[in-house]
Amino acid sequence: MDATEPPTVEERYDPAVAEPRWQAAWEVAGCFAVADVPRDGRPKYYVLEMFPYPSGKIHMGHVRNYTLGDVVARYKRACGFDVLHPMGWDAFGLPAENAARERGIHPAIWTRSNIAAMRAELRRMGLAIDWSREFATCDPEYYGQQQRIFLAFLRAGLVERRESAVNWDPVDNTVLANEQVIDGRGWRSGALVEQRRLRQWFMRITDDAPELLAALDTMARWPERVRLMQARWIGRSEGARLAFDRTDGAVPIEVYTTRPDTLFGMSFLAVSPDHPVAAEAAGRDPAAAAFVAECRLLGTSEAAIETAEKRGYDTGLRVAHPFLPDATYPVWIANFVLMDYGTGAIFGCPAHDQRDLDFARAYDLPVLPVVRPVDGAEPVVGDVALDGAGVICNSGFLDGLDTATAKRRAIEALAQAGIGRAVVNWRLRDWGVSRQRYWGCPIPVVHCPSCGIVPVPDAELPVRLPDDVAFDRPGNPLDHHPTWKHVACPTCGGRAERETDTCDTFVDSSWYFARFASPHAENPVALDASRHWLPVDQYIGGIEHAILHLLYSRFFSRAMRRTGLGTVDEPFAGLFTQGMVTHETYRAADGRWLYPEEVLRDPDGAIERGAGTPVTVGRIEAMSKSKRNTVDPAAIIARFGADTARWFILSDNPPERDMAWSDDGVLGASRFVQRLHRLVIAVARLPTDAPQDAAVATAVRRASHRAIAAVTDALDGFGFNVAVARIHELANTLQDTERQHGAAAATALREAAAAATVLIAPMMPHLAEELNVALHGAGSAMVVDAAWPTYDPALLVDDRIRVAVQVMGKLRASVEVAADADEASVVASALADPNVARAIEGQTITRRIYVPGKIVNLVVARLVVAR
Ligand code: ANZ
Ligand code: ZN
Repeated sequence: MDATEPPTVEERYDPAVAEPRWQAAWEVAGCFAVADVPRDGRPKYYVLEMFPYPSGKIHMGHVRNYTLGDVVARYKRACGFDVLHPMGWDAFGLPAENAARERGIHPAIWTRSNIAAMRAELRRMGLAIDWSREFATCDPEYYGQQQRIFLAFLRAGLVERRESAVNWDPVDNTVLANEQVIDGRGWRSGALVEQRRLRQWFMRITDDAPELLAALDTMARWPERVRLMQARWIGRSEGARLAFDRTDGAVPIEVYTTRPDTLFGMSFLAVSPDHPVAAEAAGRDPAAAAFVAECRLLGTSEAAIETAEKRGYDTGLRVAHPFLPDATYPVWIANFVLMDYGTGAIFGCPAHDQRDLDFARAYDLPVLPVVRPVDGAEPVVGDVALDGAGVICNSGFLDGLDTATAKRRAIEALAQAGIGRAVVNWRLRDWGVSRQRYWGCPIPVVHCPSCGIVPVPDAELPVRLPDDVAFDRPGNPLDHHPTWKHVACPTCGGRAERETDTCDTFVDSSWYFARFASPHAENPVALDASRHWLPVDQYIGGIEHAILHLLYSRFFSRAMRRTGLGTVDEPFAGLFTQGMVTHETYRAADGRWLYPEEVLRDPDGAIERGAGTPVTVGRIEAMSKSKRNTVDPAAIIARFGADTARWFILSDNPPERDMAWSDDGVLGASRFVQRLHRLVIAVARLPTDAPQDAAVATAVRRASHRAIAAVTDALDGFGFNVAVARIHELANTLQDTERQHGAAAATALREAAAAATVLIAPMMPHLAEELNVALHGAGSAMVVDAAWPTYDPALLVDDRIRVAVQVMGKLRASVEVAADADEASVVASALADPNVARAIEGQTITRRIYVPGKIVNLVVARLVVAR
């Protein structure tokens, strides 16, 4: 058989053969390779999905993420853009070290082999990626450039080393960020976190807080939800600082409050367990010391503090009220007061703050309402604080004022008395980047006993990780290494030590998108490449990175621009956050979680395969290893092909929502692939010499242009499920037409099939190529290079409309007429309808009412026969 001949109808489309063949063809043709700098007149488009951590296998979340990005990349390319769509690996981090400790595999080897496996899986998806740009963050070429950035930031004062209280994970032997402490425990180890003071490296992100907040308003193509989450994280609040005099005459205690209007409702003052006043109390009172020690165990994460029971210790000290000459209040140490927010001390007003109320109820402290709610109701406080606005009462000179005015008035009075002032406070903290870990980017400085902190000279970068490390004891292997850290000071030549901390992996992911513009450059980023490609036009990833990763990247971009290493402030012009992939959960009678493939499911229930015992079908939940409700993408792709997986993922739900993975869904997608294939082959085979039916041809052209318009719209707005539905509709129309009219519609069907081929290409790129060969013969230009089809707007306007026909107000029929038909011809069509004719039989029409384009109403009367 001639290779150029289209396959026979009986032949099923075999993705396992076709897909790798097209992947190779695209690769050989270099379809997705782009240059660092503009090479032709095409406008640029940079689409990026959050790069994966090389855990070893891709999961369905990856498949969804990369499918979404790939549709955008291929679609934009078809629309005439020069598209940068790269891929890399977020390759440093703890799991590699855990593998080393648990299984004796070197982190580098573990990571590299995971990357190889995952790369093969991703390639099998048929992604339109410029693989020549691939890198891993553990490549010395990459982390060496990161060290350059670190030193530039250090010179610019954007990085500094200082002592701070840290969350210490005693099992993983590392510092944890506040958000890595969950319910007082390390997020990976689950160990109770301790508080320690350590010298740490910090990125001074708080200096940028105002700008990072203000710029959120300009980010029109970011989800509102993410902008809100970032704004909340940055957390600007307006309030006052004021000093409370101690009755013992010692240094006054300063507090931060956002509610100076409630000062008269005060019933205690509370300081953080880390506050100097707490230390002072602990110094003379062993019970206070014990309480402080106990608090340390809880950790300082907000989540931990939020959920923990409110506890305190009365120091016996007292403070005076700023406006009430005789009133004094107890000073407590309280576990819910954070040291690193505001001043680390608060005045408690239980009636109007929930935490203060919980605390007051626990320790029997007074609760005095001072704000009457706006509805005028008497302020009564049970277990719920009245934290809304209202009118001040029980508050001397503030009485009768609304809360906003009272805040201003209280601050004025404090300022006049010289004990307080208005301040703006930020929730955002500086970013601690030190990790006591091996598998990370070494911080490129040397500690010299005489010169202090000395940057590693440029010529000596990268500071490489040593390969020969031992994981036989806890702690940082870089610290234990016999030789690595011992160096001569670059400045004085004396004996010195390398910094053994490595960077938080969030540093690695804060600039990788910029590196993709010029992945082989001698600088972190070639500036002309950065000017050309950045910002990323469309970034796609999970909502779980809505705060830290995106905020750190925004900070990094600014800092790189300021230090001359970058060109943009905002790295991501457009952001899309996709939903999760979910699946039913299954449990055996003995409580074991079962994988979907271990279960035989029918509509009424499920049994365990093999055993035949009943299985409880649980809720649909995000796929997770712990609940075993995962489906392995590699197995799906091996069985059905990448296009089927892609098509199902796109079809199920709007991409921002969660999608439920189901066998039926995959089977449906697979059947559609085969159906489309059969249809296009049938169309390709229609003889072309038969006379063409003009009316049918017009109907087909209308259907296809309508589909082009709708799919274009849908792809522009991330409405991928809508695009899928429109393509289904078009396929149905073409199939019906092919069956009913065959050769008489051949020309129009071919045209429409060719358009459909381009329309499906972003979503099912392999099938599109195969259909293209069926239509145009082997050796014809590939669909991947085809321009996106345009539509004729005239064909979108319907020239036939349906008009309802009522007889005496009762619907009898609907008739199809020309859109511009006049009343007489519409009525004529109505009368010609058999149902209408029957309804008026033996009667005479006395009135006809026509609402143009909508309805004809006929009023009839019984025929009176003249005598
Ligand atoms: C008195 C008061 C009365 C407060 C009232 C609230 C309601 P934001 O908006 O997040 O800035 N606060 C201040 N520093 C704190 C710390 N280090 N740890 C825990 N809580 C602290 O919140 C500011 C409010 O949180 C402040 O206003 C203070 O309580 C508390 F009816 O002061 B308020
Ligand atoms: Zn020195």
